[in-house]
Amino acid sequence: MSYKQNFLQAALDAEALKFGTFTLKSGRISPYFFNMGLFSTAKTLNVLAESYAHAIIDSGIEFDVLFGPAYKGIPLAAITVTKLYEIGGDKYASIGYAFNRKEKKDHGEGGSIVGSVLKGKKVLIIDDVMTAGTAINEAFGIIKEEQGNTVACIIAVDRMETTKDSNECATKIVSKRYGVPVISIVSFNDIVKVLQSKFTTEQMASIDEYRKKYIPTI
Ligand code: OMP
Repeated sequence: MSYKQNFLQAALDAEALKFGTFTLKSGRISPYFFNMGLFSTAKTLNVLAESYAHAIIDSGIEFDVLFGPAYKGIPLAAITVTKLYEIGGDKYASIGYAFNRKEKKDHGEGGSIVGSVLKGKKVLIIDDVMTAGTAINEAFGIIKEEQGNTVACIIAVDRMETTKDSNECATKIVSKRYGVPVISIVSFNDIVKVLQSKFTTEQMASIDEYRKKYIPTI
């Protein structure tokens, strides 16, 4: 089984990927929702880490630090960096990981970044889902402030949706805005391709309707 199929099977088993009627942050009514928080057991987190690691290795992106924006990105960066070393070997032995604090600390080690220093480093951002691409902007801002150099962004699910101001999908817009690739474990197209045989006629109809409304054809 490919890492994409493995990931989708684990997401279904954990009920992290659900089909029904869901209201998104954008207000759109979606026939599916991906809730990363439900990858919450040792076994499912292991599949998650493997899936991120394979997607990163496949992309061939060269980087020094994996950065997970607080809060959801923190465990993602930690589990993925260890898995990269386990799967990819010595090439990944010195890869660092880092995350930001939500509140600045003025005592102890101080600063708002925990883990590897970002200054002058090639940074890969790791996050969960991209819909309109707004949540990720903060991470790019933090890395810039720390004088790091963001080289790419990896997410688990690319919903491939247009934003309210553009007919292009959000991941493309983010990629153009920052001049870096946005890669994913799976996209909306992968979800449909791998799982369509399991959909009911009604589910397939609402997914097709959603696609027509919000997923660009190119
Ligand atoms: P954007 O900031 O619009 O890219 O939305 C990304 C965020 O939306 C995620 O970090 C989640 O908080 C939330 N979300 C999901 O977690 N899963 C989904 O399937 C869809 C959304 C969403 O609300 O669009």
